[in-house]
Amino acid sequence: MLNTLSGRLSDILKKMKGWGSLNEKNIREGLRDIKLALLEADVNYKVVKEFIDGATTEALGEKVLKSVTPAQQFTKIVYDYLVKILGDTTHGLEVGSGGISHLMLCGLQGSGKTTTAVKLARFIESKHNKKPLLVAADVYRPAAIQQLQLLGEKNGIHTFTLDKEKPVRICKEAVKFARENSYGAVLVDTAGRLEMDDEMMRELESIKKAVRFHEILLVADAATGQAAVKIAQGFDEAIGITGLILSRMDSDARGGAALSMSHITGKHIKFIGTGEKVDDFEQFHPDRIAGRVLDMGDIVSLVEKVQTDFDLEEVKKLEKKIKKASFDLNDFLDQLRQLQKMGPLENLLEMIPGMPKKTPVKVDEGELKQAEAIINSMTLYERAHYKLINGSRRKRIALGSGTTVYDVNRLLNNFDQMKKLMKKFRRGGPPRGNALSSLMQGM
Ligand SMILES: Nc1nc2c(ncn2[C@@H]2O[C@H](COP(=O)(O)OP(=O)(O)OP(=O)(O)O)[C@@H](O)[C@H]2O)c(=O)[nH]1
Ligand SMILES: [Mg+2]
Repeated sequence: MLNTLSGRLSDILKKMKGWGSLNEKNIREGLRDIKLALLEADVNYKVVKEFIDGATTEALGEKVLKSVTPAQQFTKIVYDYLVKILGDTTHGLEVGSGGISHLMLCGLQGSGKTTTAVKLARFIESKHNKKPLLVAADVYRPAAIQQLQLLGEKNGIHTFTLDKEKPVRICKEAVKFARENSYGAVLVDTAGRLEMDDEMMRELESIKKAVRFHEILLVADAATGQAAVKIAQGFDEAIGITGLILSRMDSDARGGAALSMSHITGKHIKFIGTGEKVDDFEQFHPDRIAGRVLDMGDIVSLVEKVQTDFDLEEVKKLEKKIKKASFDLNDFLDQLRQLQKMGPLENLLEMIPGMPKKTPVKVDEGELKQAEAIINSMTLYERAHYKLINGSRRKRIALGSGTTVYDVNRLLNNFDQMKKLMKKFRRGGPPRGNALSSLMQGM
């Protein structure tokens, strides 16, 4: 996410740290580089100007120049301004108090409304504990209804449809259906157009009048940069939106939309889409995003992700095993399975401070699968006593898993290193989130 910008900004800050002392001249130089990086990422010039003007005044103040750690002070200023333009604080979803929550998603064609509707439905189900109902109100594009139905079905979410009816009627009936069938949230997926046109706005307006919505969320494609900001303004003027969802934040192109959006429109970014899969969806936390962009890492998000996706009981058991030094290849296999459940490793690694952004570490999911196959080919006894796996056993395991002895050796070596790492943790007391980080360092 925002890899190019992130790479540029963290390089600039690193360079400044290397200068040792900061003076007016090199602070101005650093800020000029930051300004260029922001403009190149397609951040709106007004936002850039405000950012740079504010940061310059503050950075040239006594606090930085006289500080014992000027580079850190400077980084903190840049971080604070970044958080500010991203919208300051996290703004949660408005779901009303009790009763059924009504939400509508709108946006241009292909911006990601349908995918986002399903992502958001899953979010509401797990975080707000409300049973979601998807509503297919795109009656224009052939196969639009089936697309929503199919995606919903895959995720165990029902889609409300009505044949040969107008969107307003569909929405009214869906709300009734939700009430009669104890749903907790109604999410309307609307039709998109190539451009903002009056007809689309009129239709959205009439849906808006027919249902009392808690949220009218605009889904905008982050990869379109400044265009996305204009679209958000247009929609807000025409129908009044309550918040923004930026899709395609995984694409690096012109990610500056995220940095201008909230500041220019005055609406908060509530979620971001980071991929095509339903799990590629996050609540938007300005402080965490700023931390990630400046490569200060996003430990909070990482720990949170690990907590939701890892079985907490399993983690506790694992910690006990680490303490007792009884962690064996069976446990390792369990950990691999959990990791696979958590989705693309690159997304996780990106949250770790210091991970190179320019040459992203590619963690081969195939390698995880291979490790699983190798361990599966071991006997239970071997898994518990890995040091006893000699040459002939290694050959048998390689054959059984369709790999080579070299692959088996590598896995056992990695595991051995991991055990050593765990020993260190035991002595020094494990850091938080240890299960994941130790595993990754061991891989
Ligand atoms: N990489 C990436 N792709 C996304 C994301 N969100 C949606 N997509 C993809 O974008 C394409 C269009 O998404 P849809 O959800 O169908 O968009 P839509 O706004 O409903 O499109 P229309 O109904 O035709 O207006 C699909 O191929 C999605 O898989 C995202 O966050 N990242
Ligand atoms: Mg759609």
